[in-house]
Amino acid sequence: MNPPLLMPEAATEGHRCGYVALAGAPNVGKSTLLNALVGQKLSIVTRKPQTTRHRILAMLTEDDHQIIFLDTPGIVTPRYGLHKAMMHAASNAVGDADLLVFIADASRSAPDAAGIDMIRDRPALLALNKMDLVRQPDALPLAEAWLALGDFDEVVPISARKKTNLDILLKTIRQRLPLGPPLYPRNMITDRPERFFVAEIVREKIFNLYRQEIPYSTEVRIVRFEERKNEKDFISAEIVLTADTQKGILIGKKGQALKRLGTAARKDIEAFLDRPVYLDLHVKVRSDWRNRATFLRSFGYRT
Ligand SMILES: Nc1nc2c(ncn2[C@@H]2O[C@H](COP(=O)(O)OP(=O)(O)OP(=O)(O)O)[C@@H](O)[C@H]2O)c(=O)[nH]1
Ligand SMILES: [Mg+2]
Repeated sequence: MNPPLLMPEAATEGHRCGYVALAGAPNVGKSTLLNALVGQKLSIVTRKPQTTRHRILAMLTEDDHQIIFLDTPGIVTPRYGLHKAMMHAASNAVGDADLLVFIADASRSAPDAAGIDMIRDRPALLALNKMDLVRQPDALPLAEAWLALGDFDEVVPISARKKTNLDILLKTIRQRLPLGPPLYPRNMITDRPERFFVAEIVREKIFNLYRQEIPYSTEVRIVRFEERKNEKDFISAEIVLTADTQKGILIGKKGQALKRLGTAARKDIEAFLDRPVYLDLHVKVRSDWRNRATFLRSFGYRT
């Protein structure tokens, strides 16, 4: 006999499920928190602001609940079509969420209120992150300043990096999820395909290895991803820049810089996919890709 298509009601009774958006200013630790909460590095993390450009879904499934986290780009004033697409991704995620976790940097002296308007009239928690950098009493005035700005249900001091108080944050989130059956299969951890994460890993290495405008002028596209029998997977990625001068910097003397980028990216891609790969990198210049709808759409942005 075929198994029933729907789970019997009894199995879903008391089960909670909902979308939880992680939002806030750039560089406050949204992606670090997402990775720590789901126990796997899905979203790229760098020391530089504006790292995340897309909305990324990650599911945390337990017996009695499923939390669907949405990582979002940090809120910026748009200067390019790219920024507009990033803010579109952030506001869409916030709009779709059952609960918002607004993340703030506890080591800042005053609130960076960018994006606070997003939480108006929405159920929201404040996660005061990077508590490992400050003494608890020193963070109190900042917490109060945040509470004066936004109508948060709770303030939870955490350190995403040290994984401190994440159990309390999870419990606080769980209590606020709507009742309902799981929306995604129990073993699913993200809605993005492998090639998305592979491109993101290359972008992360570019953020780490190059300075000034290079990371912000770069997009990475996977042009070929071939699983081969008895041979390493073949991955060909195109790195798109906005100027010829950047091409020289990215490639470096005798190709040294590009080689270093390729090695660093390949190592992390292999760790992520858990298999060896051959990574082939190409560099292209498309002067105005950040403002061209056709390019942005080809990179997966909604314009
Ligand atoms: N000390 C400390 N550093 C942290 C913590 N959480 C994140 N960071 C660091 O803060 C920097 C930014 O972290 P991300 O997770 O990329 O921040 P984000 O909010 O996703 O940034 P965007 O995607 O650019 O908006 C990185 O260098 C992290 O290692 C924390 O709890 N403590
Ligand atoms: Mg991020």
